[in-house]
Amino acid sequence: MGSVSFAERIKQFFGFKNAISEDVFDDLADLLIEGDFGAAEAFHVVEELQNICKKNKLSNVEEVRPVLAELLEQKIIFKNPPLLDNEKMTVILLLGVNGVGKTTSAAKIANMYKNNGVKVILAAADTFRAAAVDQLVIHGERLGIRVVAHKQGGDPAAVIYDALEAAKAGNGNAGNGNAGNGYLIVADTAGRMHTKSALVEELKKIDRVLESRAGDADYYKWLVLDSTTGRNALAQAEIFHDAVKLDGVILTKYDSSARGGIVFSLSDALKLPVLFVCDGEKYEHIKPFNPHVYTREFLGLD
Ligand SMILES: Nc1nc2c(ncn2[C@@H]2O[C@H](COP(=O)(O)OP(=O)(O)OP(=O)(O)O)[C@@H](O)[C@H]2O)c(=O)[nH]1
Ligand SMILES: [Mg+2]
Repeated sequence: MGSVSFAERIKQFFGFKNAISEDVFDDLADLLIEGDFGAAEAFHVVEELQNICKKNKLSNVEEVRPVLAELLEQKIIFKNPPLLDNEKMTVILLLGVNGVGKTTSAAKIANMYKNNGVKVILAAADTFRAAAVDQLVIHGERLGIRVVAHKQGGDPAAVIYDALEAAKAGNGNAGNGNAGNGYLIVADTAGRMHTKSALVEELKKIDRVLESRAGDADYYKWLVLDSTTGRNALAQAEIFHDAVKLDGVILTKYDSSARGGIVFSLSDALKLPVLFVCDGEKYEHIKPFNPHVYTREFLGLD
């Protein structure tokens, strides 16, 4: 791709105002693939686009862009993140391979819901590394959110169970003084273990325990994906979805990469919605996913 960013390439492509030709569509398919679309998906989208253009007798490239934006937006599976109140227990389990931003996202999510008046507890269920617990405890101290943690090497499912018990005892942060017996537990998990299969087995075990012991708590499994990893993110999603049946995705490090084609693949191949996009390291660098805005950004439209 060279030194020119994907956003620039897209802008250049549509900026030429060339007449539409076969070549233009071929180039567009190549460009979508550069933007992390799968090859088959890219060709399929371009074929659909070509048909629409023919039907509507569009004649220049610039006219094609909003049509493509609409076509892509329709392909995105959208789901609002849950609106939580303090009436119910909710567990959000964050999963993902090492370094994608699970711990940071756990803090961001906990903070976001806390700011909406929800009572929150963080569960340090990455018991594989000692530093992982410390990292979450520091976030908890900064945010004024209780962190439930065990010793390194402990059972991650037991940490989450303890967090639920603490929540039932009304032992978390005050959540702006809201009443109600509910709590949100945001659980961080390990991204690294001795082997990848050990990691997946561990997650399946946590999942089994939560499914059977979380009682009537709402339980969500969100996969954290680093948007700079390109197509590899889809491979990760396939593995985790297969292991524990995910509910959604958090896309991180979007500030470092605007090649967002992976969102369309998650919708197309796995029917998985992206719930949040993170675009920086600060707590406020998280926003609910908006398919309309996202698609227009992807195509360099404003
Ligand atoms: N630029 C940017 N950096 C991020 C974002 N989210 C996380 N990071 C950074 O990515 C690095 C890894 O984040 P962590 O939250 O520790 O990732 P993790 O998945 O918990 O990592 P492990 O626990 O080692 O598996 C840190 O330096 C974070 O500050 C983001 O949206 N944008
Ligand atoms: Mg971590």
